[in-house]
Amino acid sequence: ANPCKVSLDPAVCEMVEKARRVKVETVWDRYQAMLPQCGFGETGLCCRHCLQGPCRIDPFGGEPKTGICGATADVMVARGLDRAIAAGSAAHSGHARHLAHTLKLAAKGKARDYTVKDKAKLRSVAARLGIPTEGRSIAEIALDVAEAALADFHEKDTPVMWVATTVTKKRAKLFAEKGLLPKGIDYEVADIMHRTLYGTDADPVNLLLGGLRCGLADLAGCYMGTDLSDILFGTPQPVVTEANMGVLKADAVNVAVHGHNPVLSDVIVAVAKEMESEAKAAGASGVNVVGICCTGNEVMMRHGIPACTHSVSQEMALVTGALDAVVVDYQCIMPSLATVAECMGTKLITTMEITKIPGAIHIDFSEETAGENARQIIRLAIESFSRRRGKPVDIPQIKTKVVAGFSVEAIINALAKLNAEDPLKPLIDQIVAGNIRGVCLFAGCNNVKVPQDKNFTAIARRLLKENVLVLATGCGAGALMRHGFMDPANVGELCGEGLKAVLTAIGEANGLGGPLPAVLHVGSCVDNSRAVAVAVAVADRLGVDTDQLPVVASAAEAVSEKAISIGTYAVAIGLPTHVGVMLPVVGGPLVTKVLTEKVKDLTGGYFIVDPDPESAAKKLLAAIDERRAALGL
Ligand code: BF8
Ligand code: SF4
Repeated sequence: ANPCKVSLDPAVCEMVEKARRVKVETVWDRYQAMLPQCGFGETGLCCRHCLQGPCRIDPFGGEPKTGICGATADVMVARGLDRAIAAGSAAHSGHARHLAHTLKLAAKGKARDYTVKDKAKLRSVAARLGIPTEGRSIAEIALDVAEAALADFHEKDTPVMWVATTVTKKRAKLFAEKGLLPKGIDYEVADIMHRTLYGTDADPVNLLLGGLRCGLADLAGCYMGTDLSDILFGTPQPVVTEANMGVLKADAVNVAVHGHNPVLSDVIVAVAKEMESEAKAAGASGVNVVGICCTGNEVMMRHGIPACTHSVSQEMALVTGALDAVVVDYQCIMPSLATVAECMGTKLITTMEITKIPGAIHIDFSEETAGENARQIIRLAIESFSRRRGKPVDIPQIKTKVVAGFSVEAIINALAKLNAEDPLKPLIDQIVAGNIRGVCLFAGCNNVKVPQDKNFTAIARRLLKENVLVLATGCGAGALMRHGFMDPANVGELCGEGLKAVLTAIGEANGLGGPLPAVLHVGSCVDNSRAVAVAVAVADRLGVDTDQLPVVASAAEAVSEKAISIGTYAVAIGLPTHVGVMLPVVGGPLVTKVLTEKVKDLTGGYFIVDPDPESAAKKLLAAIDERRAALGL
């Protein structure tokens, strides 16, 4: 390995070296140039919500103590946090709305590249929503589910169904009583924009309650995203694949799919297979599709497509010089990719109306013409390969084995091999027996402020040794997979005895001849909903609520506003939720206290903000033990 300061991933370090050599500017260079970052912004004490600003409040308690309009520090940080939650919610639900439109077109037979792949999932989602399924065609049910999804965006007679029907009954009741049940997803996002407008909500606690409700609208967006993706593209089942830049092949047409929505990437994967012969005619060994970020997770979970890299190191995938095309949809795509792509001879291809990048080629992707669009994209990649052919590339020879694909359905199937009647019982028995001390969900991004993967790997190592069952999504899953946490061969080294025995028993009962991986990959960031579904199923089976379970979450290297909205719904369903980077709220003492303590009285969950992985792990373990004790375990 080749240690460097910016990342724990040796492949990334190798490419950072190369970037320096070939004078490609990286995210870490720009971060250095940005230092020192503004202390007002860091603490959340900067406001630009009206044209009298910008206003700044002294973080040390000196003057000025309010903005020009009189907004206090707590109001300022609460408004800022609310807007971040609204942005995250808008993004996840925008992704879900896109899928709802796709499902609707598919149901009407207007998008021939899409069908209902998982009819059982369609029926179970319909049943959950109270949509009749008996004696009805798949197209009819699909249309109703798509309409129900679209209806959840606006205010109507019922609350947001993707919250009301996805949390425990007790929690749905609590949310209703406390005014936390979202009325409509878009309604809540708009409500945040309204109440954070100049001269509107000036009560920090009231602002935070609005934020909590909008965070629950984000749960709806995520859950809907997962449901509709599974219906359209299939519910993930365990797959064996690989991760890290070593999955690139010098002699193949290398195409990276980057962004989030399988509406694009799933079709690219299918078309790439059909176009193998075209690639071979151009002198390539084939088309090698690899993933970056969450769309990478989507196609890994469903098709075993290998992951190239994640989040903060996305530029490094291009620095290899081996990528012929990077195809992006939306979210988490660094604008800098255009510059790196130009330097490295990679074609950057944008596809969505809301995500255009100067310097990229734009192909207007639409569901009606998806297959044709995808063929055009692969053809561009083949052209790009022809130009690259025979030239040297620098592919770090580093990759890890990954077993992924742990949807809730897959987890239940695996457990059913131990107890077909009552699949959750073996899991609960092991939690009671202490072989599983608790469960931790790792989610969110890699932040340039943290040496890449450092927090994720340090906390996961510690928790696994303490027999905590670990689930992971998004770039958190990416971090853990690139360090071997999803290779079953490493269970012995990583896990405590109790956990090792459980993973082995489940693995062997499923004919794997060994354990499940130490970390279960449950999917992309919208798939944090799958972790919620597991928690809700276990709580229902035990007759308790989700805030009583020994379940915690950690966004150890969070970046995106989406990570903030996810953290918010994790707290809303009652989870102690760790964030490993500073949140821009610390300038507001009341807000900080509410988020890290007081909210517990309302939802049972709370934020733990701690940049130190060792002490964060201790706090997460303490939270797990507190809950075990309360359950009498
Ligand atoms: O939605 S973990 S960097 S890719 S925001 Fe983005 Fe963060 Fe990755 Fe996925 Ni999620
Ligand atoms: Fe300043 Fe108030 Fe305007 Fe914000 S809303 S910029 S604090 S005057």
